Amino acid sequence: MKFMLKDWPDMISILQSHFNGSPVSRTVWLMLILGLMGLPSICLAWQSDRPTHRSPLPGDPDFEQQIPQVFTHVYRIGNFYIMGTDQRPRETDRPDRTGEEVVLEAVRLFSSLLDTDADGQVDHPELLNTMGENFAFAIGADRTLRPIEEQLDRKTGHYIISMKTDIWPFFPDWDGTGFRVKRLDSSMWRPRRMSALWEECFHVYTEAWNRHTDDWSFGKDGLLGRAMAADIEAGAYDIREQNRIERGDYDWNTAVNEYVHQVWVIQKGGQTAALTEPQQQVLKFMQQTKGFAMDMNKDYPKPLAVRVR
Ligand SMILES: [Ca+2]
Repeated sequence: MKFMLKDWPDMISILQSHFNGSPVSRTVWLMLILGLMGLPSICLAWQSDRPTHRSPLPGDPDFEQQIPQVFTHVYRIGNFYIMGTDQRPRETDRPDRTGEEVVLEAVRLFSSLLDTDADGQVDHPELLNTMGENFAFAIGADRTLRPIEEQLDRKTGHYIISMKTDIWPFFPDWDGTGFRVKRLDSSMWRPRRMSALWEECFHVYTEAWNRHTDDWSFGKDGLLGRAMAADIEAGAYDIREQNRIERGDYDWNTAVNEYVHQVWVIQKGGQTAALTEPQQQVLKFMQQTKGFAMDMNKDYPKPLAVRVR
């Protein structure tokens, strides 16, 4: 015998007549039946894989309409969009890693940056709004993303920051620890086997702070820029090598942003003794920025994001 949802009232009257019309209310019967069917646990298991709760923060329907079909996995946190293709990551730990896995980890990393106390609420909706108005995040192969980045920027005014999964490392188990560093003396330095996804998510986040408050300047006059300049002046830090490799295109603001990220990674890895005096100032600046995330969590558990596609 197959019962549909609409048949439940009938089931209740059948059961009530079976028990000689006992005064138990329909609600109690319904609860009993649902409990017996184990529906609550089925529902929970169903939604545990993907963040599907509705976010109270509004999206950006105009931007959403412009997202190309090549992005098969799209999520949003408020008006900030995370878009990924089905392309498998190539520099990774296992051949069966999927594009969707990269997207879901990006969603968790961004969520942990935006909800530092993990209470399921965005800490600074205004910061998120700035992030969503100015940026979007794309995941996929370099050759696929390149034309789309420019096209979306032109059409929507959103600068696209990307995770290039065919050329950059994706190590989903990376948790920001387990490395040693003697000194931070080059823009080229990264911990070995670091996942590039962390860095790209972090860059979007600091770029949002950069537009959110004047203190977060990457220019030569800001605290962060002056710290990097002092290190370079003292011969303690080098950006020339990277500038040579990028044929002179390694601009100052990008360099400062990467320098800030390196300092952040070193504190995350518990290696702050390796930092120079100017780098310590950068660390202190981040720690003193009220609400700034000094941690990221690849296992962030709350449904902060909404699945769009
Ligand atoms: Ca929060």
